[in-house]
Amino acid sequence: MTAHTSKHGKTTFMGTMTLALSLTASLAPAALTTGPQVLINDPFADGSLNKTGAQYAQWYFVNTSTAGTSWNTVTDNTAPLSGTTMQNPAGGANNTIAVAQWNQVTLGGIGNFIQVSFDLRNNSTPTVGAVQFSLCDSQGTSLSANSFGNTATLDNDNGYGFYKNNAAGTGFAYTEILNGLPTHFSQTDTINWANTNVHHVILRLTLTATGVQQDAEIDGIALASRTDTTPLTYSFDTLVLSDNASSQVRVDNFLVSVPEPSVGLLLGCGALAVWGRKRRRQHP
Ligand SMILES: [Ca+2]
Ligand SMILES: [Ca+2]
Ligand SMILES: [Ca+2]
Repeated sequence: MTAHTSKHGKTTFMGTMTLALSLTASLAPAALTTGPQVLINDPFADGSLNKTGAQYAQWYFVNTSTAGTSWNTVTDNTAPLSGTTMQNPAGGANNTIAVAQWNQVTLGGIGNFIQVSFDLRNNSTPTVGAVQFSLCDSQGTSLSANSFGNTATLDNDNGYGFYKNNAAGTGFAYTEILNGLPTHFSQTDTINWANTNVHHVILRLTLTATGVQQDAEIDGIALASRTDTTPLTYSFDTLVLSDNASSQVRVDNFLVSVPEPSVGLLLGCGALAVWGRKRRRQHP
């Protein structure tokens, strides 16, 4: 495995995780979806796309066109959507990209992972376009305002993502983002979301002995994995989301986190031994 030296001022997840284990002396495989760092937890309960709490996201919008417009908010209580949701209202926002960012984290040890999950629902049956989202390294060019007619901040991003055609029936693709441009790696699934049902999606990126593994889940169904054996990045600070349809997609309940690896994964990097020593010290 490649050694990952953290950049100055950046979080190296491995160190954080070891610290968390030492402090809590508690480790359960069930902790996969909660963990030491929640980077974004945004159900839009503040009624806005602005950051009004520590884990809420500040959403910014980017479009290649100067005529681009922002996504907006709309109430949608189709559970688990609830209250305020973020909507692509179509029109000038059709090709607008929604962006949320956090302090950069780095996958520093085998088994470390970062994942994003959210709920999505089209307000009308989509017939064109695709949902795309990715976890990226901004390469130091973060956003501080909306950007219409200028996509420079995203044009150097590297990362990994998910692509699903709105109207093609089944199938999806994992994406590799290099300098802002996606390459698609087509996969099969049995889920058609050319409808107005709510769908829950998860994308997980895990550092393994062979590279960065992409895993996705739709509506509780785990999809096939894919591994990039020549990783584009180990660091992530940006969520990028787009849907170039006219179906007024609503999204809600964004969770971006770096949970604790499972016990099995920890065995490969020695952290379990550290944990065991702490346990014995505290419970002689
Ligand atoms: Ca908000
Ligand atoms: Ca909500
Ligand atoms: Ca960038």
